[in-house]
Amino acid sequence: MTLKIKSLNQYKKAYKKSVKDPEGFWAEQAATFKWKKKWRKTLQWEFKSPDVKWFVGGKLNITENCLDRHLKTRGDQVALIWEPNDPSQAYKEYTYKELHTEVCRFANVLKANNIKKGDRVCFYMPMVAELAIGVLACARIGAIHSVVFAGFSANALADRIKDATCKMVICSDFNARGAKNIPVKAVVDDALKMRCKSIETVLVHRNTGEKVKMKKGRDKWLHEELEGKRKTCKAEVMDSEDPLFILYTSGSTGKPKGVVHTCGGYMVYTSFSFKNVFQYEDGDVYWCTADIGWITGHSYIIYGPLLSGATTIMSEGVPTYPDAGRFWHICEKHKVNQFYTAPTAIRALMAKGDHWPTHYDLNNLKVLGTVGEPINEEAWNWYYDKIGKGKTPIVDTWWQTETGGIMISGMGDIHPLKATHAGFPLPGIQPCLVTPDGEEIKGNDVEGLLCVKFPWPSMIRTTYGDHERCRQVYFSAFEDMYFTGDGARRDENGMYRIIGRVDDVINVSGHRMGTAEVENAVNEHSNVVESAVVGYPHHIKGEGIYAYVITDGMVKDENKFRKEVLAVVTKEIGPIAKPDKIQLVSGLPKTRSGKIMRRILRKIASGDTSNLGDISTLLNPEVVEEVKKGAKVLLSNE
Ligand code: 7RM
Repeated sequence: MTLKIKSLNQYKKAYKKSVKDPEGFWAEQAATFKWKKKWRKTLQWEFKSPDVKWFVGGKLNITENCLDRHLKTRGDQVALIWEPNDPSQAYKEYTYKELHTEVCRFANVLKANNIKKGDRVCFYMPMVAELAIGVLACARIGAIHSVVFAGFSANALADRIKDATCKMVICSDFNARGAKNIPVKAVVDDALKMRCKSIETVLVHRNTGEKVKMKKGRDKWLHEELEGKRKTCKAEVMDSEDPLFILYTSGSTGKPKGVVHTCGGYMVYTSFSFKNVFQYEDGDVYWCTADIGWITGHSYIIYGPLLSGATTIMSEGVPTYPDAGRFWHICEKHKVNQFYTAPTAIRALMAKGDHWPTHYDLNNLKVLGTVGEPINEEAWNWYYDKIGKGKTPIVDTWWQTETGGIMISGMGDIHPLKATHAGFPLPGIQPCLVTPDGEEIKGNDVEGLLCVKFPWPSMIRTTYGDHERCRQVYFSAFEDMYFTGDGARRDENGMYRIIGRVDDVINVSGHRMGTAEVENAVNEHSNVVESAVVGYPHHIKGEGIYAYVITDGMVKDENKFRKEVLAVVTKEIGPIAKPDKIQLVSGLPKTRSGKIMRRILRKIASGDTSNLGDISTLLNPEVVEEVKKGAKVLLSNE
């Protein structure tokens, strides 16, 4: 059994050991899994290139650890509960045995369609059970999955398919989400018109059953392909360091990059962190509300829970459909013990009134989790009081797509709780704060840039097809450290509080977005000459998107223009990237070398124009007054 920490003392001991002897610590954890061949070296690393390898020479298949390993001991236990968007529709359950069978059948479909070890398979699917099954089916045969959130546009999907040269796309016909019905297959068709030459097959899962166009020779129905497929499938032998999946994430520059995670380390760390952070016990029912299109869904709906033999829920719907009691209804219905969601959902539900949770029995909750963005004190308190009834610990879990698993967090009720503080690093994680010059800031009650100075098993290995970018973005800012892009405080007791991104990445409803990415999209409008996008405080989303736009002077109807910009952004990226505010300006404050002064723009967008610092050295200080005035008008009509 993987180490399960049950007290503060035990945590302290484990943490100490993990720093003194990281290899010994992780070798012990890894030994609790099923390996086809044992590793010969636990860790080999240097951060310069970077080159990090865990469990070197080890052979395994992660799905044998998620599924086969449990068949004897818990074959009839429910592994996965799928809860539909429409509460009047029946939910589905898969025992470990059933899930094993479904994964094998799906894997045999992949094989029959020419998918081999190392091939990339793209998923563009709503939250249906077939998504989880398909992802595991890839892992079964060593294909690399690349899940693209189904809210992204055809353009964004095409970019990701091309970057990873995927051989197959797996999608659904339509996606019922809330009161909407989204034509998923049609988006895939549009994407594939954009020179996605690597795609040989499109597998379509029949979801809503509405009619879709099927291209002969390319498009196939999943249910037809599954007919007569064998219920077993040999698990491919994978090296510890073979890629398991690619997941695209936004950075401060350029297009989203494909973060690559590998089999061995990711397996060990997601399971270890899941068990400890959520204090999962046999028989518990765990629910994470994330979408599998994001890392949280990968690590803490699929892999972490299944590796740990847990019962994991995946839900298709949204928090407010059919009403704001939906989450709590599901918690009551399935007697949820651990519940994991995002601050933006908490704020949205909080805004609907305190009575919603009171209609449901939430007494089974043992741990509440939050992830994705800093949680404000008001939302934390509401979560603690109204959902946890003042007695359920909250784990505020800080981590990233790149870290693969939770890095800084409480573990059930083991640590003291402090609103807005993620808390302490998990065993094996060595965070530190540094100055902009790369000087480590020691001691407590300090603030700085958050880095990690020692490798951990589930860390990013490379960015797909561009290793140099990985080095440059994460390992070049500070010597021998992984730079997170976040700023943080360490309080007088050593607890970490994440302040937020210090780069040009914004966090909108827990979705990571590069300001440059949004700017590029805005600039696609024919009347836009230049734009600058910043985040600004938003009461529900955490951060909203504020776009300053210089036009060519030909815009007659500003409101029509704004609508067109939103349409362009929706087409380029997806609706989640739509600016909340668009301000037309005649110029943008720039330095003499022509760099946009985002600091000033951020401040203005936040409604704070009190102290903009010295603007006299700007190339165009006169523009600041105009920008301030326009922002005041725009922000006053909230
Ligand atoms: C898991 C995930 C990563 C960024 C990260 C932070 C922010 C995530 C927290 C948080 C404060 C938290 N991956 N972030 N968790 N900020 N407290 N508990 O969200 O790659 O999509 O985003 O999200 O800025 O760098 S992610």
